[in-house]
Amino acid sequence: MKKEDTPMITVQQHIHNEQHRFPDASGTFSSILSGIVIASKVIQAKVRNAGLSDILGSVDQVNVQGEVQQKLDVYANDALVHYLSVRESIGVLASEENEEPIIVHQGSDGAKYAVVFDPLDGSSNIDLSIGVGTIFSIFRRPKGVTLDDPEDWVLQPGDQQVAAGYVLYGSSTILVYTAGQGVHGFTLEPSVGAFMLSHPNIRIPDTGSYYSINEAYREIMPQPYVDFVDGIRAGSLGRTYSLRFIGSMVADVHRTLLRGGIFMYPSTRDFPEGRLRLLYEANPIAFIVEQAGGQATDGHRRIMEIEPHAIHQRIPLMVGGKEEMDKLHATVAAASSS
Ligand code: P6P
Repeated sequence: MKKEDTPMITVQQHIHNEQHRFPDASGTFSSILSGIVIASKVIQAKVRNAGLSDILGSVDQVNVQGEVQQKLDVYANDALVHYLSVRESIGVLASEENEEPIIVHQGSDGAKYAVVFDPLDGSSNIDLSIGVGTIFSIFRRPKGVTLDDPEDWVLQPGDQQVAAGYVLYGSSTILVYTAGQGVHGFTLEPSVGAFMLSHPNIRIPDTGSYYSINEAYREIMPQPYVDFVDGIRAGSLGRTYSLRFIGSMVADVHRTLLRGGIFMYPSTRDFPEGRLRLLYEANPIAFIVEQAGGQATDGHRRIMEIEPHAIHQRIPLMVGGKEEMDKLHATVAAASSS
């Protein structure tokens, strides 16, 4: 059978194949991920024609982050809450857009999972037709925890994630996820309305040719990161690099995952704890990047080892291929020991 005649695998078929990795969950994993798949199709339909419908701009409200909520932020959040809340297996939802966790299926014994998400990362780019993304992370309820303590369902280190991923609404719409057995990408085929396997077993190259950081913060970030960037530009890794920084982390990370290199958002004077969120940005991205053979740290520690203390906790985030990340860590360590 010619390649183009090979029947494509949909994400539902792929998830079903993964199902056996969840021994205590008959169909649960499929049900949760299918909720995210449906929500992402609804979101992408709005993103695709945002310029034509009254969906651009802000709702004149400020979210828990103190950021002006874009209409599409609210729409995306509502879609994810709606399609996930109908899954009996989910007990708790936590979103960038909601200060407190959302309890669903109060009292249902079947509720064993929590889903944490950033419904629309990069939303400041929405009006500019620049790629934005949905990021999600799935946890099992810790033993002995009930719905009386919804935060305890999600305040878990990233190593406890059972699955994680993102949807990039870019020149095409691609869902990338891991359930701990490699990283797989599915591109939405609009004529069919299905996510089809397009990037099986993604591996991040050990070396790349892009570095990604907002260099406007050069004067207000820790010196080792400035030294690392200056070194890269001076050829410290033996090759020429290009700077790419889109301002939508999902898009910048997706390029890093496929092409290699490094994405960095270190702490700055304005964001001493880092700008990005540990639970629903750094952890899911870290799971994906590590499963693809890369590294994800705060410059010192693996992101997925960090014990969270608050749902909206911020963290510095560095992700990339082995060579760039090893060089960064050596630069940071040398500065610490001098
Ligand atoms: P800055 C988008 O708002 C976001 O959270 C990430 O997607 C992106 O990498 C970062 O902020 C950009 O932040 O400070 O460079 O505008």
